[in-house]
Amino acid sequence: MKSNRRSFLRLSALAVPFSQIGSALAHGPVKKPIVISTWDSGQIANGAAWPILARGGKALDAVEQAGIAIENDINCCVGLGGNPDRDGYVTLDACIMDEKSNCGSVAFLERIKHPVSVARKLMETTPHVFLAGVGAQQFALQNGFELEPEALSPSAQKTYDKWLEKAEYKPVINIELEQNKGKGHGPFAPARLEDGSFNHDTMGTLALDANGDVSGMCTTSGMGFKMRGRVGDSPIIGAGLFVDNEVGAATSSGQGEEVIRVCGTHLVVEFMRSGLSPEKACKKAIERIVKPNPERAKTFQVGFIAINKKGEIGAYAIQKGFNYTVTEQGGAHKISNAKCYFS
Ligand code: SD4
Repeated sequence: MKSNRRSFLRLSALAVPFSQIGSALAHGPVKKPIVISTWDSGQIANGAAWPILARGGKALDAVEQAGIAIENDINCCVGLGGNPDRDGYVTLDACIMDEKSNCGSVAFLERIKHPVSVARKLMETTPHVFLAGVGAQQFALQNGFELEPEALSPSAQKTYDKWLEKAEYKPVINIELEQNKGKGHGPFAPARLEDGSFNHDTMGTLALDANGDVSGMCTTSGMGFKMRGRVGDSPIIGAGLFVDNEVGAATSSGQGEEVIRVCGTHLVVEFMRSGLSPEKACKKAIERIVKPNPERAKTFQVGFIAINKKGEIGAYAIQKGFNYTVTEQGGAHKISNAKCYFS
């Protein structure tokens, strides 16, 4: 059974001034500002983005703050609190893209707390789009970011020690576990499970601001226990994130290799350009991933979320248990169990 259940959390203190929503209503059914993020921990990301959007600020600033908030959360699945690679090092990937198609990405970045901000700095101050590894770290240090200690967070260390007992690379199917519901804030699940592990490693945020501009970001510690040097979809423009201010934006979570194969978020945005709703566009992109080998697709997860210029949102995943969080005028909604291919 497909289910699409909404929970609702009032955040009335952060309501948008009427003067700003008035113009949206006057020009037809555009819902703005609005911000959406992957997973239940999207409430942390959206919570940082919303005050900027609510006072009429830029979507780009909002999504960067969303990334910073989630990278700051040592108990979360992204940033330096995340799971390490199989050699015991946390390596981070992130990207950001704005309404003018400016974009910046960093990959295989070590010991830097805010890869999303390094990506923005790269975007705004250099002619380049993508830096990796030591070069990305060097760029960060030259721009005032600090070198953080190498040690794993206590919960990541615990999870890694357990993983070392077998040391098998078996990516988990990314889901939000029903039994964790309500153990975070309100109806939301916490990013880390009680045994210290977690079921997803990536946060993507998309925002439409009061001015009608779209931006997005994606930040991750990548698949836990990956090979050293492995980079997933998250920092790749067109795979983990794509923004086109004429159409909308999309971001992804799940097994990055599968998203890279089809340039997943670019595909979602192109499907929206051809007239599909965000949900239908996400669905078609998921079908593109599944089609070559439906049997194999049973073994992994990919979920897309998308937003269009009218502020319509949607999502679709391969497996059950893909949640996302929406914050708009009036509050934050958690959307549990996005529609999925194997329902
Ligand atoms: C990756 N897409 O590195 C990321 C992992 C992820 O929830 O989304 N985990 O492939």
